[in-house]
Amino acid sequence: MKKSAEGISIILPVYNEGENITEQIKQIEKMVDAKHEVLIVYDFDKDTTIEPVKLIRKKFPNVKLVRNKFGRGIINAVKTGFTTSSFGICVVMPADLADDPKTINKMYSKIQAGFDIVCATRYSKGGSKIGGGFIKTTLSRVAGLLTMVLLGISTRDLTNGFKMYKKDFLKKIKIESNGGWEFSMEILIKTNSMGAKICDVPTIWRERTQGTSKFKMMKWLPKYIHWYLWGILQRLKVDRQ
Ligand SMILES: Nc1nc2c(ncn2[C@@H]2O[C@H](COP(=O)(O)OP(=O)(O)OP(=O)(O)O)[C@@H](O)[C@H]2O)c(=O)[nH]1
Ligand SMILES: [Mg+2]
Repeated sequence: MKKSAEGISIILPVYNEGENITEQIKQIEKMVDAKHEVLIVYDFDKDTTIEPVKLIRKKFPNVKLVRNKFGRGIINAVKTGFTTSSFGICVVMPADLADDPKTINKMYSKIQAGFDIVCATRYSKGGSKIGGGFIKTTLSRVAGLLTMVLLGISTRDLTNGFKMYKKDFLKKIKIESNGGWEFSMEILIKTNSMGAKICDVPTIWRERTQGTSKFKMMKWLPKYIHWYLWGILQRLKVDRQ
């Protein structure tokens, strides 16, 4: 089937989000204006997310259950979403009710205005991060503040996984990350150096109240640092040429 650019593939990687997924889908269906599909990407057959999705799919047939085809973990789930998506625009969003689906409308407007990647930012006027832990928030905020200066990328929230992508740009790069959400930073750094037009829209993020976080701070922090330093080095190389 020829991939259509008119519409959005909303990719939700899930790991036991049974307590959140029904409300998450209802919010998306109520708030997202453009034509869209919702891809729920799970890793294993006993995941608690699956049964509630089967039920709500009867009401919303644009919601699809997709098994992670590259193994387990967030990165493989998101890659599965990218390769399964029917539309030319993909947005990746956690399924823990932390993010505001209305932001997707603002992101899509920016894509229609000619941007290639749109970052939902918690750190600009109109945005906010409610909860989430002091150390994690400080690291993420500082990384975002220095992004323009050190990496030359026009976002204030580099580490947020909630981003919208034109798939044409995704096809130009190889995702090499092997941890967790640092993949979205890698995509930004690589596509920025290829001339992608990147911008921010504000969003409000609230710490999950149901289910458990699978964020692995100590395991993934070195991977974030790796891509940050890699981006700075690439930039220095280009400047010297
Ligand atoms: N398919 C898949 N999805 C995952 C995996 N780990 C986490 N997810 C999903 O990715 C999304 C974000 O994960 P969270 O556990 O909320 O972690 P986070 O959003 O990075 O961090 P906090 O919410 O700040 O704690 C959720 O929808 C999870 O269910 C995984 O191993 N495989
Ligand atoms: Mg979360």
